[in-house]
Amino acid sequence: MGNSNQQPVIDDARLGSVLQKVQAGHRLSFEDGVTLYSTPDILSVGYMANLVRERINGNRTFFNVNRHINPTDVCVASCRLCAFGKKKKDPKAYTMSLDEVWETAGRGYSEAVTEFHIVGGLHPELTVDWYCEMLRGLKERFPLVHLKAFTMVEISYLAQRSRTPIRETLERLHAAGMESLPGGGAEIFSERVRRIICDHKIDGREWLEVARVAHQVGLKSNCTMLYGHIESVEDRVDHLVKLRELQDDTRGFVTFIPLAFHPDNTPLQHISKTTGFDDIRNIAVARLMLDNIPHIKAYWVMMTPKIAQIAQRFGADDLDGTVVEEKIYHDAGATTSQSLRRNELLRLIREAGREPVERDTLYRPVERTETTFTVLV
Ligand code: V47
Repeated sequence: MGNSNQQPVIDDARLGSVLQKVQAGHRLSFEDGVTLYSTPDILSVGYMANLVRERINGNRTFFNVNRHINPTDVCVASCRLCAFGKKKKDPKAYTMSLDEVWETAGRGYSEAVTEFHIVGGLHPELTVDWYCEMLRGLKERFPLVHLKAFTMVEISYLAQRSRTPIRETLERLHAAGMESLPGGGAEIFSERVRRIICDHKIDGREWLEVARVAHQVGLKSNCTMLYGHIESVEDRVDHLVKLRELQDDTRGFVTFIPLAFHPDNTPLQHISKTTGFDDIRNIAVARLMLDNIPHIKAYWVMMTPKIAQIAQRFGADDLDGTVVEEKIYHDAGATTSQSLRRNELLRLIREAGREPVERDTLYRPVERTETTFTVLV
C-alpha cells in the first residue's frame, strides 16, 4: 500500500466504489459496510481507514493516564456475555464502602492520573444518593481528576430504581461530579442477539435514548460495540449506522471502542476467541463508517498491546490509558497485563511512527512534570 497520495493496488474489485467515496469524503452506505466486513482484502480496507484517520487526527496517537474503579461486581442481571457480575449472596461478590472507593482511587496516585473510569454491576441497593456521595468524595480528594462514570445501562437502572426520570438522574450525578460517561453496555443493538447474550439488559433503543439525553444535558460519552460472539456482519453494520445516526443529531460521542468478546468464564465459553484479522478489521471498518465520531480507540487490554500497536496504521488514533486494575476483561480470561506504564505506551506509539499525545478524557493535551499535570486548553 502506498501513502495517502498514491493510488493503492486494490485486490478486491468490489472496493473500487468504496475507495472513490472515501477519497471524496462521502458517507459510506450500509452495503459498503457489509462489503468492508466481507472482503479478505484487509490491506485495502486498512489503507482507506488510514486515509480517514490521518485526515481527522493527523499523525497523532492519543493516550491517557487513568485508573479503573469498579465499586461493586454485584449485579441483578445475568448476562451470558459477562464473567464479572455476581449475585449478592455469592461469597466471592464484593461491594466497596465509600471509604474503600476513595482509598482505591488514591492508590498509585503518584502517577498523577487524569481520569477515573468508574463502572460496576447493577446493585439492587446502592442508590443515586450513594453514588452522588461517592462522586463528591472523589472530587473533594482529587479535584483535578476527570470522573468518567456509569454506562447507559447503569444510568437506566438507577433511574428506574429511584423512580427518577433519566434526565434528572443524569443531572444529579452531573452536579455531584460525573463529567462524562464511558461507552460500555451497548453490546450489539440487534434484538435477536441481545436476547441471547444479555437479555436482562436494556434494549438497544433504550441505550441510544439514554445516550441522547446524556448528550442533551451537556455530557459527552463514548460508545462501544461488542463483536465476535453470535452476531452477523449485518448486525455489526446496523450497530455502527445507529450510532452514526444518533451522532448526527447530538455530536455527543467522543470515541468509539470496538470490544472483542472474551468467552472464558462466561456461559458462552464454547465460542472461539476473535482473531487478529477480525480485531484489526473492526478498527478499520469503524473508522470508515463512523465518519462523524472523532476518535477510534484500540483498547490494548482487549486486543493486546501488539494488535493495538498495529491498529494505529489501520484507523485507530487512541490506545486508551495506563488502565490500572482492569477487572471486567481479566475475569473473562484476558491474558494482558492489568496496567501499562506510561513509557511502554509511548514506545508502542513511537515505534508505529506516530506522535504520542497525552490527553485528558476530552482530548485536551496534557503537559506533565514528575508529580502533576496541566491540561492545556
Ligand atoms: O459493557 C463485558 C464488555 C464492556 C465481556 O468508554 C466484555 O473509554 C468482552 O465499555 N468479553 C465494559 N467484553 C468495557 C467498556 C470500556 C472499556 C474501555 C474503555 C471504555 C471507554 C469503555 O466490556 C461491557 C461489555 O461490552 N464486556 N464482558 C467479555 N466477557
